[in-house]
Amino acid sequence: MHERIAEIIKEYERIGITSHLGPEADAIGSLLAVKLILDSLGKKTYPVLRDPVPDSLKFLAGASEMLSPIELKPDLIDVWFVVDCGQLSRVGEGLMQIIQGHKCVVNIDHHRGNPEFGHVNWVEITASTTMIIYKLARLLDVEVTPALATCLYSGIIADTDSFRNSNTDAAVVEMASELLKLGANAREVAVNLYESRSLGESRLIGYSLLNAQVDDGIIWTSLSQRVFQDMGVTVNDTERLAEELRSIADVKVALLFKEMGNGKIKVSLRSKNGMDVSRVARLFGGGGHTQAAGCLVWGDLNEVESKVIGEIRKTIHQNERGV
Ligand SMILES: [Mn+2]
Repeated sequence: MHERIAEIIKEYERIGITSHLGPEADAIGSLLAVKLILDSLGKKTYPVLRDPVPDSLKFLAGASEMLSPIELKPDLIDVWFVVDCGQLSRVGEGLMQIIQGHKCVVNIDHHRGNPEFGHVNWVEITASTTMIIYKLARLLDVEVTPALATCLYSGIIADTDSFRNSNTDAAVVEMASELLKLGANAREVAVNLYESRSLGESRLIGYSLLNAQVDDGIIWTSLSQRVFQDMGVTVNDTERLAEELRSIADVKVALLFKEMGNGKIKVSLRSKNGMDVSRVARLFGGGGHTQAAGCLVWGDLNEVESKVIGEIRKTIHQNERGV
């Protein structure tokens, strides 16, 4: 299977690379790492994302070359690489239509339950997708430059939440260590990922903590369009808000409800003690990992709030009964 990916890379010249909506550091780190690897092999690469690169990730090499789907001529592409997507629909409607009908799709991902939507699939339950991309670089015998190592390391830091999530194991720490030896810039990653919060987002954290409701180990905050307007911030200013809520003592599950303004509510779910919130996210058409998941739900804030919290309560009680 891995050898087939090497053959495909040899065979084709023009390679599209994409990842999921609302891209974070594992998505963008993986995408740009694949780009750097293929660039070094002399391939023509087309990095494309439906959503913009968040400011906090613009420091990664190649981020400024990211295309939006409208800038892309799809018939240019010989093969698509889809990275860090548990399902193909995660790339967004337009790109999904293009990729679905394509003759050659390579799916590289670490999400449990990935349906192997590619013609070739490298799906492995690693802590981050960038861990798989590192193996790909090794397989292809590509030099891992400091820029490439920094992309890969960013994915590890983000998806383990700085070695705090339950996916932190010897393998991921060893790989991080190797990447640091190869020149990954740990401090640059830390500053960009964790110490570059906008003033707007910082104030939003204040608002969220002041207005959070707490009950039975569940903490939640809802952000209406009105709140975003009044505070002069956007939904993009909420990247780490859910983690802030989870960091409070005795919280089992933290939930953030954001009114997106198109009749949809974005729900971010975080758990602390190994409870699987991705199961609840999937009930509402979303997905993710055990401790960090999300979904987009039609409805108004109150309605979505009570539905999701209802399911979370059920899950907590099931866990406590040991079901
Ligand atoms: Mn990931």
